[in-house]
Amino acid sequence: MARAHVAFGGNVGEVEANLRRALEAVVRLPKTRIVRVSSLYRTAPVGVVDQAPFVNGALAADTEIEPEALLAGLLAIERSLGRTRERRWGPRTVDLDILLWEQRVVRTPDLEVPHPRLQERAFVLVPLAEIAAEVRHPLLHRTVGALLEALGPVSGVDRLGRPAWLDALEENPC
Ligand code: A4P
Ligand code: MG
Repeated sequence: MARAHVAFGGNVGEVEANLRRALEAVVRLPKTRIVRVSSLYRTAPVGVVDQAPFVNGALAADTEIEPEALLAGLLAIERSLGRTRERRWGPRTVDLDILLWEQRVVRTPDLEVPHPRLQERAFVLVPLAEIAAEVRHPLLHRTVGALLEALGPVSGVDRLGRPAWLDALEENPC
């Protein structure tokens, strides 16, 4: 059993409804259980800035499957929600990124864990710190809370709240 942390976000269509469908699909992945989900945050777009604001969050899952298998499951969920990839960092229905996997380091053509840009991004670190401030980055040797602090003052990340459907996800048994 391993604890994985996953970022989720989107900025196309009924964003919260899409995220809900995505996370309900995560709950149905084999041998995987969501143990914590952050609040939802409205975030200013990073990278390509001429696009709609995102809703972002992060979750912790306990899983018995391997990182490559979880990635395949997450990509299948993105596809099932009609994600199109027109441009890198551009608009997306739902994006699901693996951030951390215990203290493991994975570097393959299809998967990089820890996520290579997590330490640069307030839209990732703010929700992640809400649920995993004490978790350590295996390469940077700092906790998520310390990485967030190192970013300095955060702007463009506003807590939207915590809809009840998020709590229901955490209650789902294996
Ligand atoms: N891949 C490699 N490592 C991973 C990983 N740890 N988790 C590969 C997930 N996927 C990983 O992903 C392309 C490929 O990355 C996958 O097929 C997988 O094999 P993608 O999701 O199609 O590409 P992308 O997300 O467009 O590119 P990239 O570089 O992953 O973008 P980011 O870094 O995820 O950034 N602004 C705000 N406010 N909120 C956002 O959520 N997101 C992005 C996308 C930009 N700006 C944003 C947000
Ligand atoms: Mg992605």
